Amino acid sequence: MTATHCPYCALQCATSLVRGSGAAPVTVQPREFPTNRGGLCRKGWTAAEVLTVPDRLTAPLVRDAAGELVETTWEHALDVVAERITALQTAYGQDAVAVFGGGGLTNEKAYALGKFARVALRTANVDYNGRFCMSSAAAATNRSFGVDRGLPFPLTDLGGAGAILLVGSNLAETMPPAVAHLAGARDAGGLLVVDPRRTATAQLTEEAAGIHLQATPGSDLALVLALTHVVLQEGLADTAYLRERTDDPDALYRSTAAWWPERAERVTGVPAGVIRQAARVLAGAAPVHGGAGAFVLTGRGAEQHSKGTDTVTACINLALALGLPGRVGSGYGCITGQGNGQGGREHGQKADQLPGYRSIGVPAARAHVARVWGVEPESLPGPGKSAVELINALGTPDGPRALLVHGSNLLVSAPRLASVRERLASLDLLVVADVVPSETALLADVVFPVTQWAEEDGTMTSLEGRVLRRRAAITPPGNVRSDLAIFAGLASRLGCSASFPTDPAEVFEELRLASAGGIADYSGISWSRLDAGEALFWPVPAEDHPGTPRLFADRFGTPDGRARVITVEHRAVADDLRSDAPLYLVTGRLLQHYQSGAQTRRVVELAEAEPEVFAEIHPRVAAALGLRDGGLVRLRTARGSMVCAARVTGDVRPDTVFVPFHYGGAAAVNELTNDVLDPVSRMPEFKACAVELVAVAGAGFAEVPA
Ligand SMILES: Nc1nc2c(c(=O)[nH]1)N[C@H]1C(S)=C(S)[C@@H](COP(=O)(O)OP(=O)(O)OC[C@H]3O[C@@H](n4cnc5c(=O)[nH]c(N)nc54)[C@H](O)[C@@H]3O)O[C@H]1N2
Ligand SMILES: Nc1nc2c(c(=O)[nH]1)N[C@H]1C(S)=C(S)[C@@H](COP(=O)(O)OP(=O)(O)OC[C@H]3O[C@@H](n4cnc5c(=O)[nH]c(N)nc54)[C@H](O)[C@@H]3O)O[C@H]1N2
Ligand code: SF4
Ligand SMILES: [Mo]
Repeated sequence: MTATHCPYCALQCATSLVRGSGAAPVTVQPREFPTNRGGLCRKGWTAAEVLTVPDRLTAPLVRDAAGELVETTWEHALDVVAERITALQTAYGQDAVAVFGGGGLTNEKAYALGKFARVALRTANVDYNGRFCMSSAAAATNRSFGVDRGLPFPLTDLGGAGAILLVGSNLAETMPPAVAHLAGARDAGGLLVVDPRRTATAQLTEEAAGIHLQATPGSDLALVLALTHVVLQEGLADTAYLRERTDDPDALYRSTAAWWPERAERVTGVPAGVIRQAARVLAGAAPVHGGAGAFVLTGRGAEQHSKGTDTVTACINLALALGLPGRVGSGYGCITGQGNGQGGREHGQKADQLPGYRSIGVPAARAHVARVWGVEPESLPGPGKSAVELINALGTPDGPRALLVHGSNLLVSAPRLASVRERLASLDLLVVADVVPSETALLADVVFPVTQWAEEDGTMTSLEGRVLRRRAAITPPGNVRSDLAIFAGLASRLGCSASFPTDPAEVFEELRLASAGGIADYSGISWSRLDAGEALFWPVPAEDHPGTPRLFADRFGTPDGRARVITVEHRAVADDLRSDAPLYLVTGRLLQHYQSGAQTRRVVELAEAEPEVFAEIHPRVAAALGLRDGGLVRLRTARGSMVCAARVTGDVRPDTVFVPFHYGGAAAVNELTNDVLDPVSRMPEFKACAVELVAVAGAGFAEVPA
C-alpha cells in the first residue's frame, strides 16, 4: 500500500494505492486527510484507469518522411530534437526555442523545466498553463499583499466561519470533498454564491438561508464594489484595522462611493436589496462585529476575464474593509485549480519568475539563482512572453520556431483555437511530452512518453500552500521515462555543463537551495520531514522551522507590512453583447471531466457519464429559437462556431449560455472564446464573450457538417 495524493486537482485528496489484480495495476482508496476528510470525487476514485488506457504512450515517436508518427528509441528521439534545436538557435538565436509547462507537474519537474529553459536553452520564452488558471488572483494578491499563496490559511479554517462569499467558484463540482468545509457557514445562513448559473454550489445556499447572487457574466467587479459600498456606508467596516493594516483607507471610500446598490443592480441584474442583505450577512460574521469569522474566496468565474486582476482586487478590498485578511478564522483566498497549480508557479516556469517565487528582473534574485545553477547571472535571460502572447508569436518572423510542451493540451484548452492551430502548424519543430496522445501530441513532430503520478516520486503544493509527497507505487510501462530524463538528455546533447539530475529527490535538494530566502522558501522542507507526516506550509526557512499555515498575522508581504488599497473601476466584457450576438457565452467545468479531458475522456465511467459537449440554454431562449432539449444548436462568436446539443435548463440566466471546455476537435468551445488579455496578469477572457445561437435541423451531433 502506497500513501500518495490524487493526480488531478489542487485539493490533492489523500489516497492509498493498493496493488490491484488483473488489468488494473493499483486501485485507489481514499485516505483520511484534513482537506478531503476521507472523501474523493468520481475522478479520484477512477484515476488508476489512466495508468493503463489502451492508447497510453509507451515509446518515443518521431514523425517520418510520410508524415506518420512512428516509434523509435529514446536516443534517436533526443538526438533529433537536440539537432533541430541547435540548428534553429544557430540560425535564429536562443529565443527561437520556447517551452510551455503545466501546473500539473511536480515541483521537481516544474523546477527542472524552468532551469532547462534558462540554462540549457538560454531562452526567455518559457511560460505555462497556470497563466490560464489563477494568474489574475496571483497578480492581485502580489499587488495588494506582496505575497501570492492561493489560500494563506489552512482550508479547515473555513469550517468555523459564519459567512463565506464564493465569487465564481463551483466548488461542489470542481472540488466536491471541499464542500464539507462550507457546512458551518451554510448552516448559519452565511453561504453567499455569485454565479450566473444555479450550480450545485449555488444550490447549497438553498439548504439554509444563504444567498445565490445570480449576476450577469462579467459583472462581479461592479457587484463587489457595491458590496463594499454598503459595508462602508452602513458603518460596518473595521475602521481600526483599515487604519493600522492598510496604506490608504480613504481610497477605499473614494473608489466605492459611486457604487450604490441601485446602480450595481442595473449592471449585475442582482436586486439592490439582495446586494444590501448579502453585505450585511458577510459583515455580521466579521470579527469586528463579534461574528464567527468571514471569508471572501474567488474562483475562475471571477478571474478569467480581461478585468480579472481588478475583480480580485475588489474582493481583497472588501475583505480589507471587514478586517479579514491575517485574522485567524477569516480572510481572502483564491481557490487554486491544478494539482500543483500553487507549486507550479513558484519554481520558475512562469515567464517572469525564478525559483522561490523570485522575480527574474531583480539583480539579487538573478545572482542567487545563478549561483545555485553554477552560471553567470548575465547569462540568464530576462522576462519572456506570457502564454497567449507566446502562442500568438509562434512561427512569426521574430517569434519562436520550436516549442516544447510539458503538461498541457493547448489544442483544447487555449483560447481562440483557430489561431492556436495555425501557430502550432507554422512551427519548424513541435515536441510534446505527455502520458497519452492528446490532441496537441498528435500534432507534434516528436512525442516523448512520460511517467505519471503513481509511477513517480516528488512533491506537490496544494491549494493551501502545503507541500505534499507524491509517491511511486508501480514502475512505468514500456519505454516511459520522467520529464526529468528529457531535460537531462537534451541538456547534455546541447553541450550544457550544468547538472540536470534525473532523481527527483536530488532535484528537490537543489530546489531547496534555489528557493532559500525567496518568498516561497522551501529550504527547511525535506522529503524526510514530509515522510514523517509533518504538515509543512511554505515558507519554511529552516529545518527546525514549523512552517507557516497562516500568513499575514502581523504584517503583509509589502515593504511597510501594510496591505495596499488599490482602487479599481468596473468595465464591460471586451467582446460585449450586440444585436447579432445577444447572449453571453460562459465556459467552465463538469464534475466528471478534468481540464482538456486528455485523461478523463479516456476513463470509461467518466466518458459514459458525460460523453459529449452540450450548451446549457434557458427555456425562454430555447422557445424563442424553436429549440427542444437535446436539439442541435449552432453557437457563433466573432472567432468561430460550433454545433452541439442544447441542454435546456432554468438554472442558467436567460442572457447566458454555458458550455464545458473538456472536449476536443469540433467539440472544443475554445474555438469560440476570446483571447483578449487582462493587462496585468495576461489572463485571457475565457469566461465571457458575445454569442449568437441558431437552431440546427438534424438528429445527431456527428451528422452535422462543420
Ligand atoms: N471536475 C473538475 N474539477 C476541477 C477541474 C476540472 O477540469 N474538472 N479543474 C481544476 C482547475 S485547473 C481549476 S482552475 C478549478 C476551477 O474551479 P472553478 O473556478 O470552480 O471552475 P469553473 O467551472 O471554471 O468556473 C466556476 C464557475 O464560474 C461561473 N462563471 C462563469 N462566468 C462567470 C462570471 O462572470 N462571474 C461569476 N461570478 N461566475 C462566472 C461558471 O458558471 C462556473 O460555475 O477546478 C479544478 N477542479
Ligand atoms: N474555455 C475555457 N478554457 C480553459 C478554462 C476554462 O475555464 N474555460 N480553464 C483554463 C484552466 S484554469 C486551465 S488550468 C487550463 C488547463 O488545460 P491544459 O493545460 O490543457 O490541462 P490538462 O488537460 O490538464 O493537460 C495536461 C496534459 O499533461 C499531461 N500530463 C499529465 N501529467 C504529466 C506529466 O507529469 N508530464 C507531462 N509532460 N505531461 C503530463 C496530461 O495527460 C494532459 O494531456 O485550461 C484553461 N482553459
Ligand atoms: S476533488 Fe480533486 S483531488 Fe480530490 S479526488 Fe477529486 S479530482 Fe482528486
Ligand atoms: Mo486551472
